[in-house]
Amino acid sequence: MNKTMRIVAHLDMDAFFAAIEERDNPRFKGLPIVVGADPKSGAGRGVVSTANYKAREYGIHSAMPISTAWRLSEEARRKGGPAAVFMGVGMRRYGEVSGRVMAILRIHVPIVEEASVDEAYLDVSFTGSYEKAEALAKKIKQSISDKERLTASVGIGPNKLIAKIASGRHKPDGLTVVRGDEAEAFLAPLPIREIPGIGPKTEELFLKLGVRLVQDLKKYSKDEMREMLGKWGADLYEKVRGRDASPLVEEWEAKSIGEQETFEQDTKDLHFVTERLQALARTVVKRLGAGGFKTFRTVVLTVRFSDFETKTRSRTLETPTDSYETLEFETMKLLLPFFDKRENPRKKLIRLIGVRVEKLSKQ
Ligand code: TTP
Ligand code: MG
Repeated sequence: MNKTMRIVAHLDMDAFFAAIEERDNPRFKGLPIVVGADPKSGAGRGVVSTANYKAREYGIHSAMPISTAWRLSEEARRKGGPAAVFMGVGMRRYGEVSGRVMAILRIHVPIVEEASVDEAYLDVSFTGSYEKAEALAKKIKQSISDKERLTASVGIGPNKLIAKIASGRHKPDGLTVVRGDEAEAFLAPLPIREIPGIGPKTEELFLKLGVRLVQDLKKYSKDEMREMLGKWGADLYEKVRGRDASPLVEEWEAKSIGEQETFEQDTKDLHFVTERLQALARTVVKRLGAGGFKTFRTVVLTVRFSDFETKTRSRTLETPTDSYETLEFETMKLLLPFFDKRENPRKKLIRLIGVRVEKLSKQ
């Protein structure tokens, strides 16, 4: 037995926000549940945060407009199914549950990377074998179920990449083990979008080249990958072959801080949007300080039009700053073109704006 063999587990809670609501509201047990913005009988704005698996059977999913979720629920109801229960986001409660789940993980595993509110990577190399790692994962799942009455799905593999994809294979309440020598074959038949880091743009680029599955990517040499995608291309070359050396990052740090707002009504009122932009910028600067950061250097503005077309514009400053006035000034400069033909030739109404700062520093 190779004692230094690396084994990584990835755990992801199932339908996390919705599962907590279902647990805490027994009268909704077994019903489709949607957590997100207020649907206002179909006129609501904003999006779905998540839906439980019953609601997913109606086609409802994360990031979908809440109005669409409402329509799908109504359709299902007309066909004789139960209407979905719509609930607001109780973030504080979810944060508390997340903290308790992470604490359970730390009882069983010394090195834990909290990757998001409901997922973590676990270094389970210390178990010494895939069999023992699997037994440990069962124990952890059981413990989360006993203590929190929630289910999680776990993937086990030779690295973070494989563990992460494996955890999503048999959701909910899944446990999927992919050994080192199975990793490459495990990835080969999957759509390339399954690889974290391949977003809609990269997917589109490759689809045009007739590349749909991970195995199709193998025809490119490392140099060709690098030519197409830069440094990330070289990483992707390795990933396609099931290899990923990235370490667990125990101390996770915010890479950006952002706030956004969906307006009650789509608008082209510059005065109103400016006011909201200033409010968002103020909150961002407050959160910057609260997060222990001193400065930011990049300013990002997101604008979504009424037809959901979304544009992101950013500017990186010469010198880092902590100034609210600078943030306001720079985001205003990015915003103004959206009120004339530079960014908005068809004079579309604005539905949402977001302000974000990046390149944060604690110095
Ligand atoms: P996910 O783990 O992506 O989703 P999930 O836990 O709801 O469902 P799954 O069983 O597929 O893992 O995200 C965790 C939580 O993060 C989710 O419960 C709600 C929140 N979230 C959003 O608010 N918006 C989003 O677009 C996504 C993807 C998640
Ligand atoms: Mg989840």
